[in-house]
Amino acid sequence: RSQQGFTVFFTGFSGSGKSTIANALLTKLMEMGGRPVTLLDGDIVRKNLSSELGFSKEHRDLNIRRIGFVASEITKNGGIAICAPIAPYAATRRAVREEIEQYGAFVEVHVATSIEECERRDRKGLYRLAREGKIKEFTGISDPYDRPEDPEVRLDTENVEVDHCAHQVFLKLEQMGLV
Ligand code: GGZ
Repeated sequence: RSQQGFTVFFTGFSGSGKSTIANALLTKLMEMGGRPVTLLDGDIVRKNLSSELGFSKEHRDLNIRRIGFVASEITKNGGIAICAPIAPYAATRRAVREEIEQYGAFVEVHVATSIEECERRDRKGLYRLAREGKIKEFTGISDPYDRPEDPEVRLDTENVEVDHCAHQVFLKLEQMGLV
């Protein structure tokens, strides 16, 4: 069995289901044992590692580069990093990929829930606030999101259950010889 470290990098809109699927994958990988698994979830990183940052392009890029650095250290040491930020900019995702691929595999997972569906669900009420102009620079409403062109996995959460989405990522990891 392969003992190479790797990073699973989820990207998608707020409310797309990144955290839920990332947590399901985390559970699956932890049950396997063997390598340590670390989840770097968007809101947890924002609270603990990037608390001074806002949502300008510069701050988002800095946030993603920090996540990328931590993930690259974990990957270098043979661990598994699961990241789940929005990561709206393709160039920044690419830079993180290149940093991590020096040490192990980088598996980009696009959680492809449409902006219409995220806004319809509006689990945290943030889309309504964004529409009202009470949150500025909101991804998909008043701020850009570069759709990943060639991710390792693209997930359709509108037609597929969470556990099955996590399973699809797991199958890709098997296919790539990582688990
Ligand atoms: C996007 C925002 C914004 C703006 C606050 N735009 O659903 P959430 O609440 O928990 O996930 C979103 C989170 C996004 O932080 P990330 O670190 O993942 O973003 S990035 O990768 O772009 O750095 C949302 C909340 O923060 N939030 N304001 N303006 N999301």
